[in-house]
Amino acid sequence: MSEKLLVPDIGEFEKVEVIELLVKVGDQINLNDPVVTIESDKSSVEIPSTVSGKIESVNIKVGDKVSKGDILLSIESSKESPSEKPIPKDTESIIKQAESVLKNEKKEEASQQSPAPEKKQTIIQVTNENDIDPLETQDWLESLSAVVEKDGNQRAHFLIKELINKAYQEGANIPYTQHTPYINTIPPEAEVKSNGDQNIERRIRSLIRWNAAAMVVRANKKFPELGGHIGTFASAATLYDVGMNHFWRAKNNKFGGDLVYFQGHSAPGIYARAFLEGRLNEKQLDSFRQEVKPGGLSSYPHPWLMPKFWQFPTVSMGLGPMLAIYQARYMKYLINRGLIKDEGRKVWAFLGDGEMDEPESLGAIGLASREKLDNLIFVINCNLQRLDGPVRGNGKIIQELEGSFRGAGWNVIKVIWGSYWDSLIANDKTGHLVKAMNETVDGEYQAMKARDGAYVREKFFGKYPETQELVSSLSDKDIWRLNRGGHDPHKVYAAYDQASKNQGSPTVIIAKTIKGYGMGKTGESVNTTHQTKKLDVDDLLYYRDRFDVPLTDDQVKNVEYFKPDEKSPEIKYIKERRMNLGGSLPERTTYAKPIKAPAKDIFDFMKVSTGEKEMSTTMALVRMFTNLLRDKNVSPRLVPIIPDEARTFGMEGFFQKIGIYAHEGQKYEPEDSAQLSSYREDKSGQVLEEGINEAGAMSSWIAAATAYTNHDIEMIPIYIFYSMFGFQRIGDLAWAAGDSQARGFLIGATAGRTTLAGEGLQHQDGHSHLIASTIPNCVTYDPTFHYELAVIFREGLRRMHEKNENIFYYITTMNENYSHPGMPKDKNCEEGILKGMYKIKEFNRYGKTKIQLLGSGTILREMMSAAEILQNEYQIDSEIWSVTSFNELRKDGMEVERYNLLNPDKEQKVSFVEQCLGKTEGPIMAASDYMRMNSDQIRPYTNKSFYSLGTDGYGRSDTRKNLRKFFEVDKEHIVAYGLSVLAKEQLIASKYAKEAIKKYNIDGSKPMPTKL
Ligand SMILES: Cc1ncc(C[n+]2csc(CCOP(=O)(O)OP(=O)(O)O)c2C)c(N)n1
Ligand SMILES: [Mg+2]
Repeated sequence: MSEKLLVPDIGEFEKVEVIELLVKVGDQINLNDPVVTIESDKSSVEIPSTVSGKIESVNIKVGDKVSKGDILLSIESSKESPSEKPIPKDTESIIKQAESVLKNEKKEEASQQSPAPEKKQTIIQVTNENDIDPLETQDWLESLSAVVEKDGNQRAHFLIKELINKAYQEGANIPYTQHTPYINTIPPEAEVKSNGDQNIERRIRSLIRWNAAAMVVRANKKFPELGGHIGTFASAATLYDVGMNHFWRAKNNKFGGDLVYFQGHSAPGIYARAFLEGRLNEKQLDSFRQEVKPGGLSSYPHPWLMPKFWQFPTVSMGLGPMLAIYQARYMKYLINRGLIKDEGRKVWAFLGDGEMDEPESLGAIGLASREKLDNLIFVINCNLQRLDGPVRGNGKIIQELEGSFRGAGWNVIKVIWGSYWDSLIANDKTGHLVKAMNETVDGEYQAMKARDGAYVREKFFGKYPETQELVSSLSDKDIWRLNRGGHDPHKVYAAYDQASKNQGSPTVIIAKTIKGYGMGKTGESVNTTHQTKKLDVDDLLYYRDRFDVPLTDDQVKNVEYFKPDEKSPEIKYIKERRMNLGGSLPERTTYAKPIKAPAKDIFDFMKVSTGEKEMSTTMALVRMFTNLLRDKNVSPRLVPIIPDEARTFGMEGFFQKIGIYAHEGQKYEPEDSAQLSSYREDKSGQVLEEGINEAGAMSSWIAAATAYTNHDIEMIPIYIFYSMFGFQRIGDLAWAAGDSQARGFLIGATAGRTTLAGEGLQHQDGHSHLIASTIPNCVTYDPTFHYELAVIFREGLRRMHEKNENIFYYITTMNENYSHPGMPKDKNCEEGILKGMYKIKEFNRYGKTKIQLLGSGTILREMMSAAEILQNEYQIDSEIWSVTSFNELRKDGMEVERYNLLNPDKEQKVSFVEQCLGKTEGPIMAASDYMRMNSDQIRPYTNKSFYSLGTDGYGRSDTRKNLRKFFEVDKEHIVAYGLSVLAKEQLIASKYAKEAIKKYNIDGSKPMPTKL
């Protein structure tokens, strides 16, 4: 049967050009195979076949303009084709609906038939269940009415509150409220017990505590300027130890490993454990914060400096929580796309209570619950202090965080009180203890731990006669021993156990601890704890005694490390525990296989001229992606990341083609379902459509760009954004990406200060290249023509993903349409594009006066037009250089200069800039669509006179022409300034420049654009 393939609904576009025919007569094709690529002035999309079969005839050719309903080709469809024909979406959804109604009816039927007798337990836990005992309900309601009538609303309110509290204490976490009482979420009787040897674990923990403090004290004895932290780890030691001994599984050849984000300034504790495990030696501990000599231990978690140890840079507070959330989501993405196995791996993130003040910390928690990230566990160490003082002196940080996370849909586990409190809480028949707990603010809780038992008795238990009575038989010492949940391994274990088993939502464990736990009078629970890095002898002796560290007084005075013998039970235990959990943590390894870069010819179509056809480099990029998606090695590994700008960049064609990742698939029929580029969400979708969320998009990009180490799979993330909302917006995340050794592409689209004409000050970017250049392993380019983009991009794929260089690319693309020339035949062109500059054109008609014109991005074209004017009207010759990267040229220049200074007696090297320009004639004038500082970067690396033009100042909206005139980078200004430069160099008379300034109506009295 012969079928005609028509142009489908392509939205508002008509007469769209066919740019590629992907099939020919006689080809056998399958359903959904792309057959032609069409391109509007905004985007290009492939049209898929709606049938399988053999192509009979092709009715169109490249260059034709087509509209909806036009015949593209006819296909001799396979016999089964009618049944293979996709069911129209509307019909399909009707069928689905009908099926789900049927299913529900069946379910109801089943539940009516067999009212399970022992269901009571489950019913209590489900809030919106049907009423199973209306008579009982009636009794309760009548009692309530009677109370309201007799004792009034207040009393009724009180009773309901008490009922809720009671229910919570009994372990029934209902009904939903923002806050629960200030007690542990898991009641003692529901705690799962650890099978570990508590005595030995305590001894190990004491040694880790000691060695962690010792390394900071020793470093600061040697060099007081080095700094470090003791108080943070002291408060978090139990939280880490329980995880290390019982929960966190390492990566090995059988398992992908849990991922743990360690709180940055608890690093000493993590090193101290690695010391006991035999992974670090004393010499290394003694080189804490002395990283210049190889082998030193980095101040904080920095994969760049310790690439075999640390996995995640976390010390810039607020980045850890966000990165962990997107890491967990990206793990699900890889699973749902079938790229890694679902092994029940978890992402754990350790955060400070002060750190939660960073907007980034809480900014993405909604995504975590929306996406049901039950592979994510936050542990917030609430030691009630940050650097300067209390986190919430007048309130309660634990309650506040509980409200935020509960509201966002997380599973919240509060670990407030240690086991010594259990019997007190159980005996609190009047409820006054919980009342006092609820009423006491964090400032008081902190102060109590800086004092002693007598103080606690007076200030806390003294609040009510009932609470006073409760502790009447306890000594002050007993009261002092009443511990906080985060220091009680039993409570912590129970919380971790529940968190690990939780399904359907992320978990946050909010643990209460004491900052500087065990540090004595100078360092425990006092406002200055955070910065305490020296302990005097008395404090050290106290610390030793508090944790029973087997050191003599002299050894303590010398601040010696303590490591038991290899055969001791402690060392055997610690190693055995880790062995059972698969190996050591943290550890950074990679077993990812490289991705073979696509054949060189994959981008050949971008090396020929586009002729009359005008397009932007953004569009050229999209064309290039479409081609990349046909490369079988590269295609599945591409991760396009777009924060709600796909349509701006002409990328909406990807929605249908590769789908938008959505963990629940698509539960609705999209409004535009009949169109070719309709909005398609899919569980195995490839595009990460991040919404209006650049920080989130960058976090996703980092997760994908480091998948080679965290998931042992090389991925190619391409994050495309408005260039102004890139580095400027998420600068610190980009720095963390560099530290993480990310590999991937960042695309700053609508780049430059004059290509995005109408959008104005906050949108027009004149400095993203400069910010990008501050990151040592970020390679940046500002190409003008499509072949430059193709060469750069392919080399990026090769260097990063085939050769595994730890670099990442920042490439700017523009939205200005123009025609693109073919790639120059010069054999050095490709090398020049990659190194940063090459000669693109030369005007040599007069042989008298010459100028070197360097342009990048969109301003290169102004340079080319100016060169023509200079030649035709002023008889000035020129050479035009396309500068693809001032940043790369500067890097080369710096290196060459350094080499020459270090080797004064050797043959001097020549910078690439000088190799290009050294033998040329005339002064140099450079310009870009960025600040002058961009092109000024290469000024030191040539001996010639050098002048820069650029777009310094705030952007504003106007036409491109007016903007370029305003910033003085249009062809007229380039001509006038060029003549002035030549006059200044005494190569021509100044009258020519003066005349040109007049001719082009250039107002010499206009202030510098930076002042406007
Ligand atoms: C973005 C950022 N701002 C400031 C700091 C400096 N800083 C390091 S630790 C710290 C206090 C941390 O308090 P908290 O989060 O409560 O952690 P704790 O040490 O109490 O566990 C501050 C302000 C930082 N590291 N990062
Ligand atoms: Mg804190």
